[in-house]
Amino acid sequence: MTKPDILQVGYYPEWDQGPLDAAFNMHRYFEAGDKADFLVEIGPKVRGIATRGELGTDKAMLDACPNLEIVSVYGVGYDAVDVAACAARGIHVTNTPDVLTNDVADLGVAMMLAHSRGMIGASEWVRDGSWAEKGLYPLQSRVWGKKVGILGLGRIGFEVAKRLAGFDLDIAYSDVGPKDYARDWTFIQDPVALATHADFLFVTLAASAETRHIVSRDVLDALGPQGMIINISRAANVDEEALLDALEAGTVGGAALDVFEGEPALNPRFLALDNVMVQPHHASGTFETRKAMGKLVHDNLVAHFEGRELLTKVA
Ligand code: 8YV
Repeated sequence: MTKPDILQVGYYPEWDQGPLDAAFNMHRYFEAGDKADFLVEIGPKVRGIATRGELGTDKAMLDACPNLEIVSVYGVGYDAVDVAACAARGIHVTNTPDVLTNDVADLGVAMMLAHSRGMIGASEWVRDGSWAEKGLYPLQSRVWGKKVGILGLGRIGFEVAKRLAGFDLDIAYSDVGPKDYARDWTFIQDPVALATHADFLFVTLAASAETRHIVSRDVLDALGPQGMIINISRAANVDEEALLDALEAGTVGGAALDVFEGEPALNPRFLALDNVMVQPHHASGTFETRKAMGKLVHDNLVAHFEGRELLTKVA
């Protein structure tokens, strides 16, 4: 049987690349010098696209592939794929839910703890000799016993809440409606009211046109100068200009961010701020989880081309 042709949008580790290369003719878009020429050349034979959550697909790619049948996304978020356009053309879309939930929640909670307790600065304090020279590290803010607001109590938000219950945090959440699996936690639907209530505001919403800038200037004002925002979802869920203004003015106390508009480039204003912890969009970045994600990308493609049911279908 001839191997189906797949357009590969971004890099995968070797343990994923090997099985993909064995099953398919992988065409590495990210290595192509002239992307437009590359699409003209291979687009007509492409039957599948393998991409990553943050890379998605663009219109030029979809238009260049008239025989496309499936887009397999390495990531739970598929906001960078035009799912409606794919569905209209009968193109399937798959993602990698569940396997990354716990790691993403772990990183979010770790960022909250590390940033609240100033651990990155404290490590530097030891390394640069300040401890010996200047003495005690400046006092930091307590975590346990405070109030957390979770914006989006889906799979990841739920795991964040479960972890934080162990820190005796008072937990409130916002979602389209109260969840029956969250009876111990307070439902506060309005994001401004949630932020008013919270010392820590977690953003764990799947991004869509409806959630764009849901963390608005008003939400940030409500969070206030003692408040911290933790974003482990997508940058588009937060009005980044408003966040930068608030962090610079001190009207929001701090931010721990794994995602940025235009990443991996980020607004240099972030780097001038010491009330921000920045991470390189690696909440799912453990060997174990990334291997499970890569396997799902591969297995969904194989299932499709063998005419079997897709494992984790979005559309
Ligand atoms: C990325 C993600 O796909 O799951 C998501 O939605 O954004 C991530 O897991 C990951 O960084 C791989 O590129």
